[in-house]
Amino acid sequence: MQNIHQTACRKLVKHFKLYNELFNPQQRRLLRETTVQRRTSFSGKMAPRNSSRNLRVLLDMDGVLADFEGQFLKRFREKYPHDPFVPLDERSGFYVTKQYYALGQDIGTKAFGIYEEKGFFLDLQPIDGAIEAAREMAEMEGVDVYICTSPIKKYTHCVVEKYQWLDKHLGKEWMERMILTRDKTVINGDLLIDDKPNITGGMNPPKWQHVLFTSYHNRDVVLQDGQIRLDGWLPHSRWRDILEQKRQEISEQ
Ligand code: T3P
Ligand code: MG
Repeated sequence: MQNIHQTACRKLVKHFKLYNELFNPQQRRLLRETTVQRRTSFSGKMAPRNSSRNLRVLLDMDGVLADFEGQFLKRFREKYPHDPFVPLDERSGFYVTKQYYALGQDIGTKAFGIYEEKGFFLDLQPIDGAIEAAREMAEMEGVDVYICTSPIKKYTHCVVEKYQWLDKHLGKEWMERMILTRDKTVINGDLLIDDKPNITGGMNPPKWQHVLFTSYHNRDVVLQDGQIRLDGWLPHSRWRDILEQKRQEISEQ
C-alpha cells in the first residue's frame, strides 16, 4: 500500500516539475515567442509574436475581395442600356436592388435578375490589392484567415461560383478556408472584415470585431460601437496595423 502511495507521489512530483517548466510565466513567454515566429520572410512591421493563440481573421467576399458593385452596374447597363441606373458615386444603402426599386418597380425587378444570372459571381473582378493582401495575410505567422461569405437566397449559381471564384483567384488550397453562411454572427473569429454596415443574426454580440470595409454604398455610414473602418487594400492600407492591434488585445486577455 505504502509502495503505491510512494509511486503516486513520485509521479505527481514529476508532473509538477514538467508543468512548472512549461507553464511558469517566463517559460510560457519563451514558448510563445518561439512557436509563433513568422513563417515567411514578410518584411512588414509587425511586432514580435507574443500571443498564445492565432489571430482569426474572417474575410468577406463581395465588396471586400470581389467587386460586386462594379460588376452589377456594368451588367445592368449592358443589358438595359435605355433604363435609368445608379452611378457608383450615388450608391447608398447596402442592398443595390433597394435603390433600383426606388427608380421603378420594373427597374428593381430587372436589378434583381442581374445577380441571379449564371456567371455573375464567377465573373466578379477582384478588388484592387485584395488578392495580394489575402495571400500576405494567410502567410503571416500566428494568423488564420478564413473567407466568410453569404450566398444569395437564390443559390443555384451563387454557391458554386463563389467556390470557383476562390479557386480561380486564390487557388485550391483556399477551399479549406471557405465558410458559407447566411449568419456570420455565429462564426467564431477575432476580426470580420466586411462591407455590410449592420451585420445581425443569432449571436448578439458576435465574437468578432467588425472592420467595416469601405465601399461606395457605405462611405457615409457612421460607425457603430466597436466598429473600425478599413479604406481599401492599397497602397497605404491600415490592415496590417489593425491585425497587429487585435493581436495585442488578444495576447493581453
Ligand atoms: P458577401 O457575404 O460575400 O458580402 O447577400 C449575399 C451576398 O451577395 C453577400 O456576399 C453580399 C452580396 N450582395 C451585395 O454585396 N449587395 C447586394 O445588394 C446584394 C443583394 C448582395
Ligand atoms: Mg460583402
